[in-house]
Amino acid sequence: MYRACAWRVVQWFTCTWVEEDKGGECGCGWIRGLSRERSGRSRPLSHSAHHESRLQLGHHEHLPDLTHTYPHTPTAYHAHAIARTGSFTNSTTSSSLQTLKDEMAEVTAEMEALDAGEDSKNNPKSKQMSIGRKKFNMDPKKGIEYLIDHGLLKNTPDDIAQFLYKGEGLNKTAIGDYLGERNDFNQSVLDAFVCLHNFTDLILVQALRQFLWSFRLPGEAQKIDRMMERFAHRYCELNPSIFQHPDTCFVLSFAIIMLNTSLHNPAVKDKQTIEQFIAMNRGIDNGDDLPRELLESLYESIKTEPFKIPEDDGNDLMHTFFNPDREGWLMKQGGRYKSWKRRWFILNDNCLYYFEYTTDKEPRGIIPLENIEVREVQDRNKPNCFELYATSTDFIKACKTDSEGKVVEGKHTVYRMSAASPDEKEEWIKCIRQSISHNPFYDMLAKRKKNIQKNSNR
Ligand code: 4IP
Repeated sequence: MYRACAWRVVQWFTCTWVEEDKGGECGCGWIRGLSRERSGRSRPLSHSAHHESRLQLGHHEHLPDLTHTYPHTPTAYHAHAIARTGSFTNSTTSSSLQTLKDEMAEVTAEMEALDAGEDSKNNPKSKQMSIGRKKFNMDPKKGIEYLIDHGLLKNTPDDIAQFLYKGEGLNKTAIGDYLGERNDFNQSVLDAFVCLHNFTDLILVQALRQFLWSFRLPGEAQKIDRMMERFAHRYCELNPSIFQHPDTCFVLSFAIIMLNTSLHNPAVKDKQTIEQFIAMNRGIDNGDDLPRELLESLYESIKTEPFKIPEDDGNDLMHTFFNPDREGWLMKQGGRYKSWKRRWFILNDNCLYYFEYTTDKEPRGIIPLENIEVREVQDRNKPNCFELYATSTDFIKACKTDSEGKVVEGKHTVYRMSAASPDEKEEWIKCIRQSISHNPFYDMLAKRKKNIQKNSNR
């Protein structure tokens, strides 16, 4: 009965928040906007639709909307970002998009697997592990299958749970998806995963912090229920003297989550007081009250430090930038205005991304390294310069965010960069050269466009 009540209160609370926050942006940046469009929805998606029937942990603490997931490949990403800067309209149905998405994920992973075949002479296992992780982030089930097939994981709940618990290079949303699957095997993995957490002598808030940081809770109520139930059992098993029943722990966990929302979500005007928190939890321990000191310490802990839970990395730049080919500071010259800006560059999977700060999650610009060249140049104002230039088009295909945060096409005929030293310049040129790919289609297209222009000028 308490559990049913807990759900109702959480849902009511969620609705209140959704109604109150009419800002509509919910921290979803432009890249997430792109993925929404992939999912066949028009942008901006209203907050209430976005969070429909989902729990809300706090203003920036979304539970994931799984419709945001899409192939986490830079190729798919930049193609989409660039499409968006043009006259991209989305009339495709979400089901066909889903099919496309699956196919692209397959093809990308296969291509990576082929590439790996060439490199595998050097370090086959670590390359396969990296492919397995990427596959897992795109499709958890396939990723696990791949790792098992290549002898990198044993097909046992314990081994898989260890892999997820370690989480190296894994997307926390993908971990949550895998653990939330209903079938018996995944449930055994969930059991093993929860058992890897040691909550001994932790107060409930600390245990919750640890647990909710290890994966991203899926959006579906039943899955949350299952996972939190496992959590409550594990906590009570390791701390047998605190609650009379695991249900108490379950209910109190949700009260804590709601308290977190109340205290730290700016949209909630009436902040829960400690007395309200205590009153709300009256009689939850098999009809008895929990010790006041316990509730006070939980309240204080949340008040001083909000929950940190994995963000919805639906934009998945984390995957893109995990393990880059090269990264570092460079000075970059503007396109139309020739000012120099210091930018953090990341080279990965045939794309060059630049950021204002190393900690930025979203790049200022993206340059697909396709059908362009790189050369060393001398510049009167800057040392160690090199530039990217196009051979068949006037402008280099690229996109960036403008001063208003909109995604627009880049306006560069060349991208000129200055490195800190001659060695760094050489390294960048070498790495970029290795990453450039050539697609004859673009050259053919450019030739045709030029012909059309020539003919129309006659
Ligand atoms: C800007 O100069 C910056 O150099 C921009 O770089 C650059 O955009 C602009 O190029 C250039 O006009 P000011 O800040 O002095 O106005 P960044 O975006 O890294 O800040 P790029 O395309 O290089 O990102 P144009 O082409 O928008 O003029």
